[in-house]
Amino acid sequence: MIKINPSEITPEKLFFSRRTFLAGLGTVVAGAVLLNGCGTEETAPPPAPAPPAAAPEPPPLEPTSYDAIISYNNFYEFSLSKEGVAALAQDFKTSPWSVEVGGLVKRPQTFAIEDLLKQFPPEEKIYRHRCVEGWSMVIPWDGFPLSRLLKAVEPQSNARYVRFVTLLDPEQMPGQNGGVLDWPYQEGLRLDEAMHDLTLMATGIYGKPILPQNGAPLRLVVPWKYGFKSIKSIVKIELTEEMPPTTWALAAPHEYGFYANVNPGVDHPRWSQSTERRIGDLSRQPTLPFNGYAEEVAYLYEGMDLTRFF
Ligand SMILES: Nc1nc2c(c(=O)[nH]1)N[C@H]1C(S)=C(S)[C@@H](COP(=O)(O)O)O[C@H]1N2
Ligand SMILES: [Mo]
Repeated sequence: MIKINPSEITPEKLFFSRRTFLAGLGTVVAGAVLLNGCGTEETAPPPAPAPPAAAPEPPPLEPTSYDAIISYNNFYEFSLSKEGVAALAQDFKTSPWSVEVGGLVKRPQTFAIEDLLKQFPPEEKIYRHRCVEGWSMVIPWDGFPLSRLLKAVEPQSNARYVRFVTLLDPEQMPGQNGGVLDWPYQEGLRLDEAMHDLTLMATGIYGKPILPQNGAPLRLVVPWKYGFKSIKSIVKIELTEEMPPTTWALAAPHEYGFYANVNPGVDHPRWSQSTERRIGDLSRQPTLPFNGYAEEVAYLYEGMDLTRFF
């Protein structure tokens, strides 16, 4: 993964021109290598047979525009319309905000959001985001690994799962006055998934504080799972022994499972999951197993029937 220091990415224009430059540089370097090979034609051995087709490489991570990331959102507490969330969420109060971390831990604590940010300074992580609906983005998050927070509260030996809960506040969140889901929105991970290096608590996007429509002030990001696992505006984190109920599995158990790992080979009952539309692109592209993170996370599911544990 390309590592870019958050301080290098403002303003956004510069970010893009720098990336375009780097991408161009890659081509030049590759071209130079190729040229070197051709330059030794006289002594070169006859051309080798074409190598067997390799597994498809994940496409490069070209971040989605900031504008698209903050104006095309799923956040049912505000609206079912992706284009309608941002306006309805613009006055959402994210300060004061505290997050209660408890359950099966030795040191339960309630953190003010400012203290969390001080204790766990955010770093940039550029991740693919794949919604179960078949669209995707690439998002330059700022955040800290959830594992750091969990280690601070010291999980007890019988803790096996982590449960996350969104704020319940129907006055601020109009969608919570009814709708298709049970409120508050809740999600869960197995403890080893929660402790994985890729699992992020996000506090920013493109080096700016995360906006309400994206889950301010603190949201989960699990890049190898469908987007609905990445719960927004978290107020409570609880370690449990039993698998916690999750909002979408409660609403439609045959369509949304607990694991929800991105899997192009297992279709949603009502549509294919084999391709996705990257927001900003015209054509669709293949969806990758574990959303392109198989090398990092497949070991977590060894021996499990991944078609069953959607
Ligand atoms: N609390 C809460 N979290 C949520 C949702 C939601 O409706 N409520 N939607 C989920 C879905 S389906 C997706 S795809 C992502 C969208 O995140 P984004 O709007 O930042 O792209 O948030 C997830 N987290
Ligand atoms: Mo989603």
